[in-house]
Amino acid sequence: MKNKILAALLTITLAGVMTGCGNSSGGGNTDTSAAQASGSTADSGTKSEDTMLGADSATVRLKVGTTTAPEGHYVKGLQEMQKLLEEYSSGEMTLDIYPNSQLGNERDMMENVGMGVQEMCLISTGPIPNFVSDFAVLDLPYLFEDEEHAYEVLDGEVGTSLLQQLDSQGIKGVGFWENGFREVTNDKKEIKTPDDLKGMKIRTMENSVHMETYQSLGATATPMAWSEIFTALQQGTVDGQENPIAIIESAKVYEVQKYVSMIDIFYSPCVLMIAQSTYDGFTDEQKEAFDKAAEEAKDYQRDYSSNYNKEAIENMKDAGVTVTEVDKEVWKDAANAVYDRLDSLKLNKELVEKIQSSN
Ligand code: EAX
Repeated sequence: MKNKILAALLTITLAGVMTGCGNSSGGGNTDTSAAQASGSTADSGTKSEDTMLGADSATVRLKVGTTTAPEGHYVKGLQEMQKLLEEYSSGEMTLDIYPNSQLGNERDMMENVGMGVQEMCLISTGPIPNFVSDFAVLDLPYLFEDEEHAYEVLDGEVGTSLLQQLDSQGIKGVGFWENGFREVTNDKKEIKTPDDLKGMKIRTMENSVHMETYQSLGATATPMAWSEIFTALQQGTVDGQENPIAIIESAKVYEVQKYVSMIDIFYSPCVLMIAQSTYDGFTDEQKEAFDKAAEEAKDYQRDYSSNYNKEAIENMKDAGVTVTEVDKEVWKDAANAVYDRLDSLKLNKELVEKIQSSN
C-alpha cells in the first residue's frame, strides 16, 4: 500500500510540475490533436495547457482529474461546477480541472481518490466493478431504454445504493453524470450487423461485461485504458473501439476511424467522486455549497451531453466519417446471450431485475 501511495504522490507531483505553467484562470482550451486529445501523446509538453485552474483567490482547491478532452462533455460539466462552486462558496472554494489523463487513467484516479492523495475525479463506470462489483449491472447491453430511463434509475434507489457502496473505498460517490450510449468505430468497413464484427479486435474498457458482450458478438475484445487507444489504433493492436459520440468527437477519434455505427449497445454513466476524507474536512457551509454546485452541474452536464451529440454527429459527417444507423433489434437479440451468463459474470440479479422492471 505504501508503494501505491508513493507512486500516486509521484504521479500527482509530476502532474503538478507539468501543469505549473498552466492557465492561471479558469477555462482555457487548446487546439489539441487527436492523439493529444486522449492524453495518449508522448509529447507531454502541451498537456499543462489543458489544465483549467479555478479562481486564484480560492483557498479551498479541489483537484479533479478526467481522461477526457478539454472540449468534451465531462469537462464542460466540471467547468460549470467550478463556476457554481465559486459562486456558492463566495469565492472560497474552486475546482482545478485536469483533463486528458494528466492525473492517470480511470483506475489510477479512483485508487488515488480512495487513498486521499487526489481530491476528486470524474470517471466512467467501466473500471468501477473491479472495486465495487455491484456496479457491473450498469454495463449490461441494452439495459436502459433511453437517457430518461437511465436518469430515473441512477438518481433513484438503485443508483443511490450503488454510490453508497463507494464508501468502502474511502470515496464519496457524489453523483452519476453522463458519458452516453456507446457506439462502435473502426477504419476498415461499415459495420451494420453483429456479423460484421466477427474477427475484429475492438478496444473495450477494462470491464468484464463489456468484454463478454463483444466476445459473444464475435469480436476480439481488447481491454485497455483510454490513454492507450491512439497508439493501439496506430499500431494495429486494435481495429476499432467503442465510446459515446461525445468522446469519439471531442477526442478526435474520427480522425483515425472513418466508420461509426450507432449501435447504442451500452448506456455509460460516469461518476463524480470525492475523497471521503476531503469531504469530511469541509465545514457545514462548504458541504452545502459543494452539494448544491454538484447537483446543478449534473443537470447541466446531462443537458449539454445530449445537445452536443447532435452537433458532434454533423461535425463528423462533415469530416467525411460514415455514420451508420443500424437495426437495433438485431443487435439486441445478438447481445441478449450475455443475460444467460449473469451467474458466471457474478452480477447481482436482483439489481438487474429492479432496473428492467423500472422501465
Ligand atoms: O470516461 O475509457 C473509456 O472508454 C471511457 O469512456 C472514457 O475514458 C471516458
